[in-house]
Amino acid sequence: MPLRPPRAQRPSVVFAALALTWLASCSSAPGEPQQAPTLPVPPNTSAPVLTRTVVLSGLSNPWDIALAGDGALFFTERCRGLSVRHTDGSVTRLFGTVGSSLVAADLVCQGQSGVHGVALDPAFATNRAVYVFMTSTATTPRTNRVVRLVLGPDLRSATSRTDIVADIAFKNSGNAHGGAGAHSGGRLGFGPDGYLYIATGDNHNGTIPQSPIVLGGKVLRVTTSGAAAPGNNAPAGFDARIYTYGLRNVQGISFRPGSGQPFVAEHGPNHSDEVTSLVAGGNGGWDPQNRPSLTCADGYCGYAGNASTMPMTDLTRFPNALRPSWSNSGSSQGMGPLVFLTGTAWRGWNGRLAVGLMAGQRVDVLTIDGAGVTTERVSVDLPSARYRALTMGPDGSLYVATDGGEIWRVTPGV
Ligand SMILES: [Ca+2]
Repeated sequence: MPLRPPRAQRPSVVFAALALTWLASCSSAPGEPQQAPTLPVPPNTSAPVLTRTVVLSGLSNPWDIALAGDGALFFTERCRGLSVRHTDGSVTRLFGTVGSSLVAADLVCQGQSGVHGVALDPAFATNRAVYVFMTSTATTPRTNRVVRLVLGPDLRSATSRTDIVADIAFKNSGNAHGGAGAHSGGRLGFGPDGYLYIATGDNHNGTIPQSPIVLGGKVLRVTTSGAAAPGNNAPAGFDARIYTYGLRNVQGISFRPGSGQPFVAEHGPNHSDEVTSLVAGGNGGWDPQNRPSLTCADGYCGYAGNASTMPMTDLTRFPNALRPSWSNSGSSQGMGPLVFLTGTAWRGWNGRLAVGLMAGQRVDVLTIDGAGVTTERVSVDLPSARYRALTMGPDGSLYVATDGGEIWRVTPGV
């Protein structure tokens, strides 16, 4: 049954509140650069009518989705691995635990970690290459890594595993802030530039986000062989695979239609989930290590203080840090996936950014202006759920994975 989002009042109310918040945030402290105010765009009144179909159910912690051009739907389950739902509806387990076409004996499922992101090669139609983010025991200490697989012509087998990035930071043991496996990041995405973007997490470690060499709290940008992509612009002394740093736990990445600009979503601690537009060599401004005024358990201050004393974007320490396009400044609601909605069927939402929230149990649609400022937020009329993955399909529908074990197809219409 079609689900009709509220059109008349709710967006306007949210918009007005946001506009006031945003305008208030524009006042600069003495000595700071002044930003020219930009008039917010009018509230969107042409939202699509959505039809939701359950495509798969009974899954075990589905984590990510990728679709081939013919509609074959690839999905990961955190403790099982990679599978594909063929266009005839049958499902093949391709990679992961016993029962998969290709077994990964080194696969770790612990805490938040296991098998996370999946991305299809830009030339998938001809080379059938797939990339998966996973935690592995292949080295000591254990690491997160990105593996490249090649599928058979019928997409029912996987072979030729190559670990293209094998040294992404993993939280190997628990500490005062949580168990092993926390904050691995894990989303993958190919940009329109043909390079693979890899989102990583801070592992509850105070020094990792600003570290020039440890690949956590970063977005990496690599070739399909895992080599540093040209143009990463990492500062001197940094690992050349680093595209941006100073990030917390990046679990969403998408590329703005037209410009190709990458946007990421990060969980905040107990405040400030952030959506940020990335720039090569940029610093997201997250630095949760001890400082003269603050000493924290296990050297991690990520949960100390508030948005002022331990900000997700520390403009005092890093005046040139990337400003977020949107922040849940009051509270973290577990922001994870995000994707730009594309296609005229999305009506007024075409080109806008859908963001999934886990604790918040909803999907929001953000309007981001040309300067990267969010001018409107509306909540989508979908059931309450912990939204784990959002992916656009070749049919123009939005595909959704929930922690409840389902994958949905959400189709826009009038
Ligand atoms: Ca930030």
